[in-house]
Amino acid sequence: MECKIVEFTSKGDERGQLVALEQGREIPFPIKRVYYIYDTKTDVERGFHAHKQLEQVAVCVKGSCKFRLFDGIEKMTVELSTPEKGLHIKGMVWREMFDFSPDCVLMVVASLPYDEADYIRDYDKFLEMTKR
Ligand code: T46
Repeated sequence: MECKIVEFTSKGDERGQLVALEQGREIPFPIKRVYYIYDTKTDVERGFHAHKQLEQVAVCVKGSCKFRLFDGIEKMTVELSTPEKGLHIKGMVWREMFDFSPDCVLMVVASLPYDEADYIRDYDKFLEMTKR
């Protein structure tokens, strides 16, 4: 699966912590969009789609949440619980996000502007498209 955890360097000093994300360094694609998900209600699950072209790095800048990932072959569950790690999601991967802590702020850096046509929201269609 073309998804992996990436570690960031925190520039900590006596004042606290700072993480910088730069295109070409921590973010391996041209940055076209940033969005964040917060105030997620208890027991809510989100996602339930794949993307045709989009590449993303997701970072839990506060709190925690989990991702279920499936590329048509391999399944993986990942917990994000620190601003010092991100999840790089690449390729056609079905994603579901769950177990959001009440304080969770999930920031996502994306390679393309928002485009509903890039989404595959139908699971059967996703299975069909990933069949090899
Ligand atoms: C993803 C996971 C991790 C916009 O108008 N612009 C945007 O950039 C985004 C991301 C969403 N929207 C609209 C579309 C929907 O009306 O915001 C609403 C909620 O989006 P959605 O239901 O797709 O949210 P999630 O949490 O299910 O999925 C999001 C991203 O859409 C998706 O690309 O990989 O987070």
